[in-house]
Amino acid sequence: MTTTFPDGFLWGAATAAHQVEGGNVNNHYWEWEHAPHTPFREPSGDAVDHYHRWREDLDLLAGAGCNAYRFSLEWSRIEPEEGEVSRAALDHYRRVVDGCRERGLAPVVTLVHFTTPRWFHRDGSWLGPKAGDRFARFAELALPVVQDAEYVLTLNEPNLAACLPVLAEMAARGEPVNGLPRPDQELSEAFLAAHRRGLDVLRGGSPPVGLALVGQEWIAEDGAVEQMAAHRAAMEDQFLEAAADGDFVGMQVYSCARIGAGGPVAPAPELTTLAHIEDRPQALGESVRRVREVLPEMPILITENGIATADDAQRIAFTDAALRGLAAAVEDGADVRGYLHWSLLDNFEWFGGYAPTFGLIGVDRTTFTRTAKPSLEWLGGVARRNGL
Ligand code: IFM
Repeated sequence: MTTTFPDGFLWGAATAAHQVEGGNVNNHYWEWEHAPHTPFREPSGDAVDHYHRWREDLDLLAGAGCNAYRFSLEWSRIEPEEGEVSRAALDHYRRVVDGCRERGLAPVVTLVHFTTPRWFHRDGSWLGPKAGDRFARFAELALPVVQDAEYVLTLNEPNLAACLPVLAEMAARGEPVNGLPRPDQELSEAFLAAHRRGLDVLRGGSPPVGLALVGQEWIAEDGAVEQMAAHRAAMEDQFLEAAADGDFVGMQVYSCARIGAGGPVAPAPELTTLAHIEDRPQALGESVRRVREVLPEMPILITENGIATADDAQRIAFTDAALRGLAAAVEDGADVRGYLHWSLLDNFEWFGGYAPTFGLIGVDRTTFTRTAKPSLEWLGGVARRNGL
């Protein structure tokens, strides 16, 4: 089996604005983190101050031998109130795009990675009647920033974000969460409508545009094949079919979904990572094979893959196994253009706060001192060889 990747393959790591920048006080997550009875373990606060220290972070990534960096724009900085545009914030992100190019890193830019301005959220969020127009306007604002990116993603994991209201209802009923539930259908459709609006704006001469989706390896437990297929259709297929309108699809794969007759089945406790999901590196190759079944001609970019662990040797072993599965899928014909590890830095892992560590670089959250882990050097070596 070959462990080399196609010429021009992108190798790098990913972040998202709210998880690394710090001080994103004007988005709806900040408000939620500080709400009474918040489900967050801790607030995002200064995160890892990437907003000011991005040059040092890109130096580390490029210095290791990688050639790509994925990051997201923070809409609430760019449009703090509806129609009020911060040129300084746009200039900041434009400098990051240029800073990537100066270091030989292909910029991969996500327009919205979960967080939205408070004014957008207050007025109905993605279900509000103006959501599509507002997102299209934001995409227009972003055009001068993203025009020199390598790839642009409209939305991050709408198929996971559409599960959040369902998870909240389950929590209110005291039901256990064994895995991702089926997403809310109205919200799924709203996200996909917004994606299409973004695509219309961005497609005019800008880089390839796509959608970033959570992909999983789908496992039917105890013969529950039909239940698994129905769950997969809601969580994955309808989103993949919508992604067919784009130029490529971004896949973010961490684990498997085990579906039994009663819905998701929890993984064995000894297999769960710090992010409470199953340690399942082969999910990457399996997910890519499934994408190819649904969208045979679609170029695929792995926009996230990684593991939350305090043991960096486990991170290397996981990534090595995941990449072997990916290489096998490529050898069998999958058109995969690159691999972006999640994450460049230990960062704010949403409800889990700073405890689940996914980073190739550790950060002291008092001094913000960065310490590259062996996994960064390891991934850089893979990048330099373009293979394992
Ligand atoms: O941290 C998240 C990211 O924001 C979206 N994809 C999954 C990651 C790990 O849970």
